[in-house]
Amino acid sequence: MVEQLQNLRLKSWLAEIADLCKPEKIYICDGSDREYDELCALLEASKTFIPLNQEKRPHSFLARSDARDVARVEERTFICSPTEKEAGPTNNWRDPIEMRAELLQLFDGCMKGRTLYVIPFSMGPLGSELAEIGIELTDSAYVAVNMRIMTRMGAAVLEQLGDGDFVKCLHSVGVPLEEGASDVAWPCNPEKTVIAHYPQHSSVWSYGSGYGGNALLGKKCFALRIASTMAQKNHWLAEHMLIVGVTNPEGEKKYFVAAFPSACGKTNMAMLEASLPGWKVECVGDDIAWMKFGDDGRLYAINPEAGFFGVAPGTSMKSNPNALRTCASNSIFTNVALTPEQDVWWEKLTPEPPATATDWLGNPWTPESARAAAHPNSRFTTPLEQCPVLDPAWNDPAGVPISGIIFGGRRSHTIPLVYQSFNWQHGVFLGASVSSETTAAMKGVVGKLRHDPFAMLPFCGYNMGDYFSHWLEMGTRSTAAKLPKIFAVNWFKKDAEGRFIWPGFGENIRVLKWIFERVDEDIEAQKSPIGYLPNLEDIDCTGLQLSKQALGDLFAIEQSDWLQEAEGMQDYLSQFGEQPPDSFHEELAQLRARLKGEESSL
Ligand code: OXD
Ligand code: MN
Repeated sequence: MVEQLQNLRLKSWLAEIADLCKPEKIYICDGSDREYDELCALLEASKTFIPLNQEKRPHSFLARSDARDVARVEERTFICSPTEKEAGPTNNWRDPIEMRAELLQLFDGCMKGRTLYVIPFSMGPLGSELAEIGIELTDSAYVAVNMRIMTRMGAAVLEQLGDGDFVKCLHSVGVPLEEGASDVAWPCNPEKTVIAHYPQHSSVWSYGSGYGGNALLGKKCFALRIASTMAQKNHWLAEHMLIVGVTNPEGEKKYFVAAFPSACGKTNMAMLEASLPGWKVECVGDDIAWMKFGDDGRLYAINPEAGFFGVAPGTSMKSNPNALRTCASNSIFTNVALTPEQDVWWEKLTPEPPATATDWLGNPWTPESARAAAHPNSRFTTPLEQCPVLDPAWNDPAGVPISGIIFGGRRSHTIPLVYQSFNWQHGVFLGASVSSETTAAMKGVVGKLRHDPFAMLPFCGYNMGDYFSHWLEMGTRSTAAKLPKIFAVNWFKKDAEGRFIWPGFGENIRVLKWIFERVDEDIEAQKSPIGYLPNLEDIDCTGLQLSKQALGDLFAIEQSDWLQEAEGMQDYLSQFGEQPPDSFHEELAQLRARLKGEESSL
């Protein structure tokens, strides 16, 4: 099999890695249905997969991870650029030579007794000018089947690659199997987990975790951390953004991208079922957008992925009916609960919980149990093509033209439901100002406010200060009329009793409608110290139970809160030394002046 490989770089890299990791076998994935089924059967035999009820959830499986391996591990994720400055203050930097020495020790013999799977994958439509090819070498069949769903994977990718270059992604669960030793359902090595990125060599070395973004290396490691460095060099953008097409009742369509930190409802917004008659939202992607200017001066986006790796808890017929329709079959569920009928369940999936279930750890569970049945970061892996609201252009190699960019965070206070930036520079400042209450998508405390610029804090492969400059520079590559307009949203504002004021989910179309109409300046807006705010009558509240008072609260701008916000931003920016662009200091000064009524330069 290996002898048949045409690409000499791949051949020699594979030989080098096989020599280091010492797998028992090497298997090159062809991406076929037959292969997928065989790997699933293997995972069933090794007890990693529990087959679900064929009638209720055809061709689907449940996996339960090791309880210590349940989320991305940011404190063990490293950027190994030549200097610390290139990684910047928001990344964990490690000296590349030192790290390499450690990795060589860790990976030495790490695949003993296991199969090394060679996974050729394309991020983006095969052959698209915007797409890039990667090869993941992994000793996990679970990773191979998930990558089959999440990427365009298999023989066609090798063919497309020819003798070209590719991003090298090496992954091991870090548990060699000595002769005669028996395996566990979810091998992992949490004490020694390391996820190391080499932006200069376009390579990733991931050891010890089998979960999500730690192991499916096409996603966060390649499509964001490595790709962001490629994008900086080559004048494009690799972003943590969903992509949607929005059509108004007159049949006019515009595409938007939106960045939110992990587990803030990106998947819900990507598949939104519009509550306003005649409005339609179609999904191109729910997590990552790669964007480049076209010859016509407009920004075009592709979704580099081919599947959804969505957070399960909270996904329901109310919050995201289309996600449930998407994962009705051919899906992999990880760390959700199992019902007595061998179907899946998670918190809020149904109005009433099942009377009994088996929790994500495999223990008996009832609604009286004082713990969640599904892990808060449990996930479904499901093919994009099964999404009933998939946009017809989802696989278009040219991408879709973007009219607006939306930034959001999870903020109980201060940030209004929606506002618009004055211009590109101000919009980039808004993106850089995103902060959000933390969620279970990453290990650590939930609900703590942290700065998460562009929702890229854990995903930017280089100095965040340079990343800000890159965004500003991108704005000089087209004309103001053709650049997407930039907006900020907050679905999560709470009232004095701690209840969400805005109903969210399908009702968010009311906000998208305002954004849609502002893009061409079809409607007026009010200049405020923080940006353009809607005239309240332009937020379509037809049929919505929302008092005038509540609507007003959603847009209330408290001067003291905003001055504090500006203070926080200044402190945050100070860590970048001379790196944050001068224009950010101007933006800060102007924001303060406008808040204090000292400036009339709006
Ligand atoms: C994700 C994340 O899995 O952002 O998409 O954590
Ligand atoms: Mn994400």
